Amino acid sequence: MEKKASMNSWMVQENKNFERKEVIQMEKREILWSWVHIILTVVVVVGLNLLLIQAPAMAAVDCNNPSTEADADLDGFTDAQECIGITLYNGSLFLGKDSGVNRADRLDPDTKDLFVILVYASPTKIPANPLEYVSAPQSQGGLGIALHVIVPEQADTNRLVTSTQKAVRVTESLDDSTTTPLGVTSCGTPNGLDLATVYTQRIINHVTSVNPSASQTLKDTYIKHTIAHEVGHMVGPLAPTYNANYGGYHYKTGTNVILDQSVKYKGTTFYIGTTYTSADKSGIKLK
Ligand SMILES: [Ca+2]
Ligand SMILES: [Ca+2]
Ligand SMILES: [Zn+2]
Repeated sequence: MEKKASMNSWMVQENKNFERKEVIQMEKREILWSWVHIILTVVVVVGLNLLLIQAPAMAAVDCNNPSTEADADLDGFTDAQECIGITLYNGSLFLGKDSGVNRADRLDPDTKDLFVILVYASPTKIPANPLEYVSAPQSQGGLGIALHVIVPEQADTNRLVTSTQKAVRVTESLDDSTTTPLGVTSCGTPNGLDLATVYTQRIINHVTSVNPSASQTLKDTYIKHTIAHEVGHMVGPLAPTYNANYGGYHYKTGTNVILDQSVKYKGTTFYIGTTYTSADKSGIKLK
């Protein structure tokens, strides 16, 4: 009995050792599989990135035979419209890729275009190059959309520039009978109910109240930030994620991007975001 007990004890011990070895082998297998998984993941991610990087070149529209239905860059203008050009509401022609003029002055079937109606107040407080932060290349923090500023008469009263695609409109207001808001719009795509207003005089008053010796450049930056903020709400909407804690389609104040809920200031220093996030760049929706 005693021996048997001892034998049993040995067998148990041996089984335990076996189990332990088995565990070690499982761990080895798991480590091996983890490595295989990591390597496969890297291969897939690199492959996808290469595909994405090459996608625009591969998808380039042939303007010798453009489709009157397809909209390769999803900006609301067909490939044919973007190759040939479109006639705006007042009869003026807006050129297409066929014209060969500078990209800024024409449509292009391979990259996004957006018409913007800027309604200036008199006297306007909007600085030069008001849409700079929106049209900047994505590598520089912009949305990389080719923006075409038109006058109200070049669209119909519903902002249509073709039978299906609308311009966005940003109206300047000098109203400073109250201090807020500094800008408003409804959120959506250009084809939604999106009439943005930017209260330039309120912005200037706000900046001056925080810092009486604020530079003109700072005021201009704040105005351009606000225009870019409201336009962002109309091309997605951006920010793409609704967050009630931050007043809707916004990032937390102090993130220092264009779509922060508000511009942060501390003492007399302003922190004005002039870039969009990568989530914004991939959330662009024009129709
Ligand atoms: Ca298009
Ligand atoms: Ca386009
Ligand atoms: Zn907002």
